[in-house]
Amino acid sequence: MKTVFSGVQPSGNLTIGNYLGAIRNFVELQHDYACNFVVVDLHAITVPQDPAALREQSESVASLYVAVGVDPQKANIYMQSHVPQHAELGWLLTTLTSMGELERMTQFKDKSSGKESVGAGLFVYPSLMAADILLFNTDLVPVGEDQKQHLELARDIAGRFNHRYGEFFHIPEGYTPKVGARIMSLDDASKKMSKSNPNEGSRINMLDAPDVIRKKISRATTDSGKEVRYDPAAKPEVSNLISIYSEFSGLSIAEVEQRYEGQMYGPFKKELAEVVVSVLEPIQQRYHEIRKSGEIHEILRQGADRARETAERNLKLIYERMGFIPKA
Ligand code: AQP
Repeated sequence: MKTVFSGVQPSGNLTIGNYLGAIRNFVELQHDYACNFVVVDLHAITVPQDPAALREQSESVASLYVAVGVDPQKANIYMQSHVPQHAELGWLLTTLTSMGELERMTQFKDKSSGKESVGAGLFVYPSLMAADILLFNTDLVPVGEDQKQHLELARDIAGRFNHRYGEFFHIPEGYTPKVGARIMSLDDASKKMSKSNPNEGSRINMLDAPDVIRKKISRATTDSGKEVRYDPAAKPEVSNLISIYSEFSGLSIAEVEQRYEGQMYGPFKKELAEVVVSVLEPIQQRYHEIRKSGEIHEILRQGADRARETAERNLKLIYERMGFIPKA
């Protein structure tokens, strides 16, 4: 069976960008692949995190995986920090990564721009992400478009390792949905929707109450025109809302345009809010049940135990290839 790896950072409340670009796809993939769906807490600390908030967000992300329909019996759901081989391989692969490669990462440029002090972890984080993927000899990585450059680096590092130490790693492929791979901010369609954006109105969180979703969508930026028409260059904000509508309703972009032909933004936005609420409400209900039951801790323990077994086996082989003396 081929292997899938994907992770989400517990760096805030998950947005519908995280949902459409990544975790919604986990559910389909779990039937055909050996899946590891991880809460990548070691990545979250590449920017400062409040300890209590990190704990809460970590449990929240793991519970959301289950609430959207990931089956813990089929897929390994676990915390990255519970499988220390991630960090170990991260170090090994950092030594195979060049400064130039890391300097070219646009996410590093975005997240560090304008900051007086930037942690070294933020700079080397793509090597840790490569380790996450390669630790399981992953074949397929479901990611949104923003992560494609990091995945490309993981592929390069895998190729470099194979060239230097002999064929070992599979070269992982990305699995990016055609639409929904890049959901933009509600206040500025030139930026992706992001859970760490300080403007709460820029995003819809998966756990936002229905009235909050309605309010955020009604306030979403639109151009001064009237037509509900998909044209990302001329009408980026409206086009982003049409994409969200299409993704949540299952209608094609053309069908959404047709439905609102001759209508103004008001009715379109109102119905968009209802479409989003109708998908998120049952997920939220399941989420609250999972949190109340406390079952997530056992799910995380079992997921980490299974993942650690494979990780230990693979890491031992990697150390050997690199010339380390095996433990007696
Ligand atoms: N706006 C988006 N549209 C589509 N996919 C998205 N993803 C993130 N934002 C969008 C996908 O969600 C997965 C998890 O991402 P992550 O938590 O590892 O970090 P990120 O890509 O940096 O996401 P955020 O929400 O912007 O987090 P912060 O603000 O903490 O940096 C990935 O597969 C990503 O592609």
